[in-house]
Amino acid sequence: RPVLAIDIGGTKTLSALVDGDRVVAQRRVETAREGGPQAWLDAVAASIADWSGRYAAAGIAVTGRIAGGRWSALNPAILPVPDGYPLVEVLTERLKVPVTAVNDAQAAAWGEYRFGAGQGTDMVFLTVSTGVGGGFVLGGRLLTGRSGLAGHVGQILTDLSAGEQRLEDIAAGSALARSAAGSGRWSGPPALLAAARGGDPEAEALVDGAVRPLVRAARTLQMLIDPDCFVIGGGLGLAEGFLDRLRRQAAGLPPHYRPEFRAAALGAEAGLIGVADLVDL
Ligand code: BMX
Repeated sequence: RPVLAIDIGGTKTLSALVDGDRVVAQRRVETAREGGPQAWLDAVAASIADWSGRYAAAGIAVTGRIAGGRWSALNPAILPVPDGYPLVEVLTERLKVPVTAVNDAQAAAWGEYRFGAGQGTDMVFLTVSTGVGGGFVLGGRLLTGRSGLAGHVGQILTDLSAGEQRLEDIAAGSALARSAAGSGRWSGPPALLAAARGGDPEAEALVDGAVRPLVRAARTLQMLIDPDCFVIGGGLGLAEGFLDRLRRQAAGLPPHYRPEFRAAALGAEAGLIGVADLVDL
């Protein structure tokens, strides 16, 4: 029987029945930001009510930190998760099957390592999404760390003239949405990216405001752990032209510092497939 996989992000929540590396059915609901965990889980449950009995175990990947089955936000601006929400306990009670929980980017890292663009490598997964998330698979092992923090690249502090900010304050989808709105010229990140592809100088400068700090972070990670590759996912990370910009920005680095960027082969399903596979471990 397939595994029920759920992926709660800052913008959308995906649910799927996953069989190995195959998503056999998928549903999507918006994550109602201010609703809180109960409302988020209610929306999921309603959208998959007809799947009951089709799975014997569940895995849930979430934006935020998981430790001992409890869920907390690191950056409530991405999603305001209350501190220490007993996610595994609540979901086990609701679904009546064993539940495994992990951070969304860690789950996607594992999916890409097992079945996607990072197979057989030491890899860093980076999602450029509502926030910036990350996951490390080194020596065939997914790192979660002492308290679930491992890989939280979006929380790295950048020291820029504007003041110290988290990487994801300047380099994520929500930052580009603010840039687009602030310019008054573009409706959102997709339009801004399209204009940058077309060579509009203002659009290029705004997009590079996200690309540059991401490449700097990747360069730092290359120095620290020297991975074989960086697998890039997320709505913005996988948007047309974004990866090319990362590569172009990195091209000036000396070869041994230069991160190798690859597109997530599993696309938006990396977290679902990864967390489903973690259930079986
Ligand atoms: C934030 C953090 C990470 C998450 C990343 C990407 C919260 C709520 N989330 O850095 O745990 O992996 O965003 O999340 O603190 P996404 O929702 O953008 O996919």
